[in-house]
Amino acid sequence: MITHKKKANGFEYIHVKNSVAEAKIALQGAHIFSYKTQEDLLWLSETSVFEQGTAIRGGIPLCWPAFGMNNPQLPQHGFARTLHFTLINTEETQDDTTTLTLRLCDNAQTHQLWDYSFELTLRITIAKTLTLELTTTNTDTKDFTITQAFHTYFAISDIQNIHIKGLENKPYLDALTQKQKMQKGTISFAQEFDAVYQNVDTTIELIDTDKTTAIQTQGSHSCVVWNPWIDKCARMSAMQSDAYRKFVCIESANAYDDFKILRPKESHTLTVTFTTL
Ligand code: TA6
Repeated sequence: MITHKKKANGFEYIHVKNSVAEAKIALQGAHIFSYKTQEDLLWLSETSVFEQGTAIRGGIPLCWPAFGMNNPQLPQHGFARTLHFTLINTEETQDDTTTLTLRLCDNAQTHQLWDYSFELTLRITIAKTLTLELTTTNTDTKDFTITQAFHTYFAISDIQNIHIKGLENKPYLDALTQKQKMQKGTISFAQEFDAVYQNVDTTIELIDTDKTTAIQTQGSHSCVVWNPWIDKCARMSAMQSDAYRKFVCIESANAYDDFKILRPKESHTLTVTFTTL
């Protein structure tokens, strides 16, 4: 079942429900802000706003055509997450798989920010697993460079109960000190953490007390792991003071050195699949 809904202020989203999963996707930013099978995969801030032009806090924000401040001419994490996407296709196969395709093309507003012609398409497959395929096509007559990420906020029992496997021995940029480091062992949390891993080439596992989530990607060799901890959480918009305890971001990306240059007519797809084990 696919239902088009609006919040009281007119904010549009799509509600999907099939025999195995339920999801909510805002047209703004093609932003998945809820996905659950037995339980919620994604964290959504209780104080997030749903307003035109303001990124939802939680779920899976799309960072595009830049990650972070990789392009200093653009807003942090680019502009896709605050622009309206068009639903261009829906598919319901059997009773356990629903696929939505949403698209953003260049317009006068995007040319003001980033003077290139493009097509950005997100295909979302909602089933026992959740798959996102973000395809950038260069419809311009000149090359352009992008960095991007699925800025996924995972719901967790508590930040001190979890650890992350799959990034051992990978090089990373410590975004807090701007120092290059090497990951020793699995990742656990006892303070603010903001790291951009490179040479990522394997399944990453988020291990919580009662569940493990596998994160598999294609078209990506970088991954960002972030938790704001107490002080940064207190400074951030749409975050309650203890919110840092209830989420971790593991962001499948093409970030920093993993940038992509697209020639005219070329495409690149960043794919991620989440499986709850
Ligand atoms: O991906 C980590 C990060 O770059 C953090 O440094 C923090 O700024 C976070 O993204 C959230 O950024 P936002 O612009 O969504 O508030």
